[in-house]
Amino acid sequence: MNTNFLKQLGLNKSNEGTWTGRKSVGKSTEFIESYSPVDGKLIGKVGITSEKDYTKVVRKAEDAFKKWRKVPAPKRGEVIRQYGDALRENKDALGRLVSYEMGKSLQEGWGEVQEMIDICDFAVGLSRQLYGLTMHSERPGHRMYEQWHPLGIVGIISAFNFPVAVWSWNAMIAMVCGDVCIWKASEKTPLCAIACNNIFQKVLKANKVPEGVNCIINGDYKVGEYMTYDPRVPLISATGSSRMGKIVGSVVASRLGKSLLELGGNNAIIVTPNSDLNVVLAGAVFGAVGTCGQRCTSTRRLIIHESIYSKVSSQLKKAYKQLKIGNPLDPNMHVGPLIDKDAVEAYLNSIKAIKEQGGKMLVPGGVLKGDEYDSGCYVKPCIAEVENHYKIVQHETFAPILYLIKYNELEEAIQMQNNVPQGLSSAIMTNNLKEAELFLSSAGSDCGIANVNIGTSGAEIGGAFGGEKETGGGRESGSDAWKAYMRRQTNTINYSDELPLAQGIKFDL
Ligand code: UN1
Repeated sequence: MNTNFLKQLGLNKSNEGTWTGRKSVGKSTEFIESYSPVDGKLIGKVGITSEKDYTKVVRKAEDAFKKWRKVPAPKRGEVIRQYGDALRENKDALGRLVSYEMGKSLQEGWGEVQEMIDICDFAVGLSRQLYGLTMHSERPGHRMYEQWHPLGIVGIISAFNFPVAVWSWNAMIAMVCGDVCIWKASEKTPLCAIACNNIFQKVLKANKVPEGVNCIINGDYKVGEYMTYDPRVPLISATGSSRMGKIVGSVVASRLGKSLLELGGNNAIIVTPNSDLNVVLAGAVFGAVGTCGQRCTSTRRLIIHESIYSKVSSQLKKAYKQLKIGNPLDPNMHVGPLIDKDAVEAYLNSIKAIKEQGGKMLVPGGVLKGDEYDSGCYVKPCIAEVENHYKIVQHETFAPILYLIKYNELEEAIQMQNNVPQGLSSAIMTNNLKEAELFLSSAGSDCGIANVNIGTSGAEIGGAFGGEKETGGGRESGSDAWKAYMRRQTNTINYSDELPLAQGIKFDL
């Protein structure tokens, strides 16, 4: 395995874990060891952040904020533009690291870096468009408007499955808004965070941006708790499971902080008799097995009209036979490993539960054995015939398990699609306008993302990304998601010689 990309990204075998920007603070006494799910080898170690070092980080970030908020937004955008360019230069190496540390295919690793580049471009444009509204005052000689100011420190907690892109959705937008960021990456992919910071710090240094604008802390949920309980961190943006989000959301709410949650999905595609089977197959298979079923947008359920059910299921079985599972850095492979052995166990437990709850395996699962699967994390994508109400179907298993469910009437299919605790992504496959519009109507999908003739995964950065119910309600990335990273201020200015009160109140002295 050629790992030259590690050197290019400035990674060593042993990396201190806590960065107040360019410098590492303190000396770690405990380390996270990052093993690749690709070949089971130790890639490197990263120091765990102590509470004392966290305090140093926050102080640096607070100092940096005082300076950064005064830099004009378009100038902040210029720094982000340069980061986009630096990512273009490092796309190959960083994509390889994502693939090696996380296990997704190289195509998807590069895709993730492209997603970072795209959000940089978006943020540059945004830096000249942080608009507020102007309103008419009811009082003569008065003017009213609103403006948006940065919040301060944004705490970013990111998940292993998108170890670089989801951070950048948050950090690039937050930074053009004038915020500073402290990033706690997943303890399963800590080197990706350090690589992103290494590239970023060169750009920040060249632009004389203060230390502390982008800080890294490392560790498990305990390190995350330093931020969630900390009133000096006004916004916590957390990506991960609904279980984690409920804890983070309530801790942050208890101190009346803001949280932006992007949590679990249980995404379905409705396949109607008016669909194009080629589009269905491509969308469903990529949606279900891409990133080895570990996207929050992965397709978990296919709700298929009974008249085409056997045709669709037999075509799917054929398509699954073509899948090549193996080293994700090998361009011939479609599917890489799961992130770790715990994920393999969760996958196996779910298959057991499917059978116990009455489901039938149409394409059986299993763990792959042999030299090239030495890490023990390679599993077979599988398909099960189930009913929507099964407990296991209601639950998000982060693995390539696709559920097939039959429907009769479209209203019933939409009801099933909505009848899960999560509400992230959804899709309908149809060339019938009425079916598509019903699905998109207020009586249709209840998800944050609803697509027509596209799978559930692979959203572009330009739209707001997130979902409802147990997905947490947050919106990141494009559209006006930037507003979550700023505080709104309403300003009323009196340029008359009087002081008339609103609502016609008289108060004469
Ligand atoms: C995630 O899985 O947390 O829409 C993010 C997608 C990607 C992002 C997924 N652009 O599938």
